[in-house]
Amino acid sequence: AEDGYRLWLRYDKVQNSTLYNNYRQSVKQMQFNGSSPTLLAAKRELTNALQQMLNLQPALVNSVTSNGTLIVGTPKTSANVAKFSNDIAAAGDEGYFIKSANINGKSCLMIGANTDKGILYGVFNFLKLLQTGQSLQSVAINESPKIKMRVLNHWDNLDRTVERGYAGSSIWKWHKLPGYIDPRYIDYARANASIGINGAVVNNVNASAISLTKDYLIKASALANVFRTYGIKIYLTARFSAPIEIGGLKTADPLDAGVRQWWKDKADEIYKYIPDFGGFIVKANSEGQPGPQTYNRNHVDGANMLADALKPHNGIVMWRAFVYDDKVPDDRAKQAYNEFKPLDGQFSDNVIVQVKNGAIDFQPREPFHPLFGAMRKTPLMMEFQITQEYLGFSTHLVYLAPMFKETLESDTYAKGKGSTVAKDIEGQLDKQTLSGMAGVANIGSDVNWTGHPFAQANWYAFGRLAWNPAQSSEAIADDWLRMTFTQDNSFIKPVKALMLSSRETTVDYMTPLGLHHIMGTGAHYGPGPWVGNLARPDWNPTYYHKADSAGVGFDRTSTGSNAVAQYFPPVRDEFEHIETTPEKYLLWFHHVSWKHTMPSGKTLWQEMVDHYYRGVDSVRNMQKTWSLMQGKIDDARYNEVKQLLAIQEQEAVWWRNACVLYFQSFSKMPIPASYEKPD
Ligand code: GCW
Repeated sequence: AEDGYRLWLRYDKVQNSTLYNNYRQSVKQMQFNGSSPTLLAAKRELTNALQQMLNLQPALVNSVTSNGTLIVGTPKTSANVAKFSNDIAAAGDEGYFIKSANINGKSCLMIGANTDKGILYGVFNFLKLLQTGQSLQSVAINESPKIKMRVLNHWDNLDRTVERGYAGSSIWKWHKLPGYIDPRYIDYARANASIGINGAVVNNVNASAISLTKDYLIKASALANVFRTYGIKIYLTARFSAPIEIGGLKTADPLDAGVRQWWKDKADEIYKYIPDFGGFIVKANSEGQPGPQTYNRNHVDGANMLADALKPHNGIVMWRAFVYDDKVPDDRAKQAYNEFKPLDGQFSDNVIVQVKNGAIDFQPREPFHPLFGAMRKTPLMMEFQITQEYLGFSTHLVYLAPMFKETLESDTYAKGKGSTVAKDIEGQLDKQTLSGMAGVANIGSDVNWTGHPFAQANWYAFGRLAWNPAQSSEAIADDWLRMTFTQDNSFIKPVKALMLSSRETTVDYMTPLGLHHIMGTGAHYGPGPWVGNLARPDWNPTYYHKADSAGVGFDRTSTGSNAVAQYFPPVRDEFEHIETTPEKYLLWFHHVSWKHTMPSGKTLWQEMVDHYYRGVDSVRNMQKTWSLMQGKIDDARYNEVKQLLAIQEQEAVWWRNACVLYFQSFSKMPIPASYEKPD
């Protein structure tokens, strides 16, 4: 199990002897000046890794005297780097370049950046070249992030429980802070820096106001001190009612002068402890959380009040758009758009609105949220969920990059063809100055951090996509597998294929054809399409699938809730009609007859049954593939994944049987006799 702790930063000895020798020739000496904590951390990472991978301790030199000198620096720390002015300019605040170059007639390698943080990122990516077996001959890499705020959201409570966390308790040991710095904090920061994550909200969006009290700010500042070295800013959830709960005020009305002053003072206090504090995230008027609407104010009133308090310190407010209310008698999928769209243009310039990828809630598949592309005067931040709340917790192997990419590549048509969600959150659609991507973390204190060894890939992929949404799921999986397991292609190839199809497999056995929110209520684990015993209709699975004797699915077209009208016309028109709706979203937008003929020629019923059966078959194929991997990696992780896949197989069968038999009670149509019997 210990094998999982090192994540993708294993730095195992390079096995290929040609590469091993070439690499050693390329880094015989090192010119690496500078003494900031960040540069020292980068240097430490580099020297440790070279020692482990190449059994090498390059001599530190001040001038380039031989071939094979690795030069690392910023224009401030290295005259050699300063000469590469174009590369430096292209690097911006966080980017870097890695190049082979001729310096003083010697062939050298350069890692250059404008900033210390750029160097840190450059070093991690230089090491990635070695970890993934790339050639260092004529390397020429220029990288800079497409998105500015690349943030993990920890739904961690102060008592160390983690909401929707499946990898053990919270890694933040609040009771031992600020005195005890768990080495895990440093490894956490290293892992994040290695993939470009530059922010962390350390407490749950369902927040306790206690996290804003002096004692906890001092604890948080100890974490911030660890993070800072690795280029990570700390953020906190601001509970909207904190002025009442910890401030002793009678109200939290955002237009009340006393309340406004309280937040200003609180912000000033926070920055005394944490000078580079990132800012607040807020979940307001959602699922019972307090917010401005409690006082008949709106999201702008609330967000701008906090923005004013943070503004003198350059802090940011991330205001969540995940709102819905069972008192609003409309389709839940419409509520965020209805509440936020009219407010477009009114938010302060240090507010960014954080929108989940889809309009319901992190389902195995959702069409993109209609707010993307629609808020043209407001920067929007993507919220993905890395923890697998609706995708089998840390028990099922589901590689999420294809799911993230599906949203990022969706075309909103906000400014005509090519107005993708990725462009919107990169701030490219309307030249926004703020941009961001948040991922709800899947990290806990399990030895391997994420519970399932393959769930590490989702943390990794989130960081890579936040840096650059254009990277392919395949390339990311390839890098991750090589760094995490082995360079052996007889492992990489089949396991990569298994990863890439795993999300579709999960959709097949959980929610095919646009079905959604049919999981067990409350825990959100396992199937539960039947009527739940719930107070709120908008939590009830039957609200979402609407199965009856005629058919199944949620009519969100103009004859139904008309949620389709929230999309731009080409998208709206596509979703309005059964014929043009992509099959994968069919039942999201339409109530469809069980007997409807699908493009395949099968009835909807038959198609649905096939998806559920295919999902189970695919898990069995994953098991077969995995069993061939024995001996190619360490036994511990091999056996762990094998056992987890066996659970996944049982649970895929559970999902299939429950859903097929439940829906059959409406369709009254047969399951082909040749199929394995559901029981
Ligand atoms: O996905 C749902 C979860 C809640 C969560 C909420 C949110 C933090 O079931 O546990 O609360 O979303 O995103 O606010």
